[in-house]
Amino acid sequence: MRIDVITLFPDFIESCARIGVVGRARERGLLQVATWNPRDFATDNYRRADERCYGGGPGMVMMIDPLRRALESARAAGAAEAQAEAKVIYLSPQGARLDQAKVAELARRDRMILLCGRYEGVDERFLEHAVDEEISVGDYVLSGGELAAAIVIDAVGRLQEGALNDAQSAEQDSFSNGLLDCPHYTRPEHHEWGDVPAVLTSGDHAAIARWRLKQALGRTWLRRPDLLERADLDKKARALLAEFQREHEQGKALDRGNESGE
Ligand code: 4G1
Repeated sequence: MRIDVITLFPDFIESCARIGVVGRARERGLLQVATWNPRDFATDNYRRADERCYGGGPGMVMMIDPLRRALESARAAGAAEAQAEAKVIYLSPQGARLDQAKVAELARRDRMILLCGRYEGVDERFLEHAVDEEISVGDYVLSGGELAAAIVIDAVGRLQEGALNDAQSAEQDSFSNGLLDCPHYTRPEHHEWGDVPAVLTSGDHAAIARWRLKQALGRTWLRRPDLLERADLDKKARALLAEFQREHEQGKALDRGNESGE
């Protein structure tokens, strides 16, 4: 996959795309990331890519023409390698929220062009004419779209065939089944702050898999019930969740007993 990023801060994107799983995917030739700075496509002496807002008020807006030329260059650079025309995605708080299903969809494309806003954002006419879709990473204020683009690159890059080793494989990701992760433990087995659950050192792989799924279900139920509503659980999963819920209720009853007893 090839990802072109239009950004006023190319160094940020490039340093994100150099590290970890994504960096390795690039070294293996599974992923290409290139950046395009609209300032390099400005025509005035100050290399202006932003201007004051019509209608007044504080803040600047990214101008159409430097963006348009940056986009044309990005398109042309990728055109040789790719089959299909790249979709242009604007990272924006007005977009649909990114989730793992969307990440999986994006990961199947062979290229995409990401646009990062700064200041008050991008001239609306550019969005109407040149942008195919808008994606948001969440409901909060950011000072630019670069962090959002880095999230897309990370989430999509690690799904490229061959990017993950067996231990990290995407099927191992709890989220690939729509659930939160189970708890994880490492050495030492016994510690002042607690012991590792005995099942994990039992060597009984079936029991371990069962425990992990039960924990993932239980934690999702406790912390993200909204996710559980969308996950379609099979009979075995529903039984494990019921078991977790029963034990959770018993645990609460015990706590109440302890409180009144002490
Ligand atoms: C109004 C958040 C404005 C922000 C309402 C998630 C946020 C890009 C994202 C803003 C941005 C809310 C994102 C806001 C983002 C122009 C430049 C837009 C930065 C900008 C909730 C500033 N996912 N924000 N405006 O943050 O780009 O992708």
